[in-house]
Amino acid sequence: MLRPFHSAALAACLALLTLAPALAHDGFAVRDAYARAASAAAQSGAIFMVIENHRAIDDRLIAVRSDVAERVELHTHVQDAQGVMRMIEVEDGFPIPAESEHALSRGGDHVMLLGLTRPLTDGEMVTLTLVFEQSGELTVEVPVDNARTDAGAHGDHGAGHGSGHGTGHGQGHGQGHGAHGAGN
Ligand SMILES: [Cu+2]
Repeated sequence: MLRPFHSAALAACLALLTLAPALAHDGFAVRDAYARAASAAAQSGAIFMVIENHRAIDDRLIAVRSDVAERVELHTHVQDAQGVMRMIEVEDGFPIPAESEHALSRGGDHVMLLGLTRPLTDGEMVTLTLVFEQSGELTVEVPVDNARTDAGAHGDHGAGHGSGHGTGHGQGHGQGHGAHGAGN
């Protein structure tokens, strides 16, 4: 999961989501993505987004890579026997059934950044490569927004969703693997 990797950054960001077909790859699209840390001095951070699977097959997010942290893990929250919410790594990743979506959100599933290599400063972009079990890789740029809450994401929902559907379908069914990197 932690192999060295040089990602090809897509020139896309959340602000451009509504007109960024490059975000769709192999039938996957990402919307409402943002990264945050608990404080400027934090050694770890988290990333949230909604991942859309426009393919006709079930898939699974099995890993995420980024140079912004020494380790990137897929986490979720579970309640322990004492009723305390704890984060645990999800080794098998997050299933994303055909023609559906999976939300990574506060208090639930998330991408965990452990050992930040630089502070998460508002407005900066973090490059992530999402690795899907069936569909290959998708590189996205995620804005840092430490003040954002999931509730605040609703404003973008309509536009982002509409765009994601259109581009996701067009690319997903026509192209197989190997298309990633073409968006440089
Ligand atoms: Cu976590």
